[in-house]
Amino acid sequence: MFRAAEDLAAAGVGLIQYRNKSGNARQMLDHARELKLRLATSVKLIMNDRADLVLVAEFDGVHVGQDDLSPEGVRGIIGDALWLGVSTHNPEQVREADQTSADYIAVGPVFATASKTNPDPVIGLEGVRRARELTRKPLVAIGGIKRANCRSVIDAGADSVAVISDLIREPGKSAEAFLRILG
Ligand code: 3NM
Repeated sequence: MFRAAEDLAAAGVGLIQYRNKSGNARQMLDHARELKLRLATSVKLIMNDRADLVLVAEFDGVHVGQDDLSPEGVRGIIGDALWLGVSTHNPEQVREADQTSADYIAVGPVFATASKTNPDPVIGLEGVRRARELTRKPLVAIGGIKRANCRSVIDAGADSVAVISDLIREPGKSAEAFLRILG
């Protein structure tokens, strides 16, 4: 994981989220501190779910889903300076997130994904277009996004893409390709 993160940062990825759905808090903090030590300051580090760990690991922001602490609950913990991201899966959730102090809104899954347990229904490019109509906040698209389809997601109105599986095998090489395609 550390080597992959270093390769992603070296390739020019702007933001890396640490996401660990099975580890305990102690392990997550150990990983987060190691990531912080290894990665250049040029890459923003986002902690998934855990507003407590973002502070102690000195990450740049926290990302929450619909079943985590509310955006305003998180904001009360992290203050105004850190970034807050919120996951949404339908127009109603986008509308709601737009009313919060979230710094960016994630929408998905755009395409079918095998990286998430119990994913919400696929929203397709139409879901990205609809979300774009509902918010002026930065929109991050996620779910099944590959080098081969990422351009279409940006063309549908997303500001950026979040990717797991199409980066895993060769992180540096894949990230460079994504950035070239989206450049
Ligand atoms: N969240 P991949 S989809 C973590 O819809 C995550 O909110 C999603 O992985 C959402 O790029 C997803 O391998 C998995 O499809 C993204």
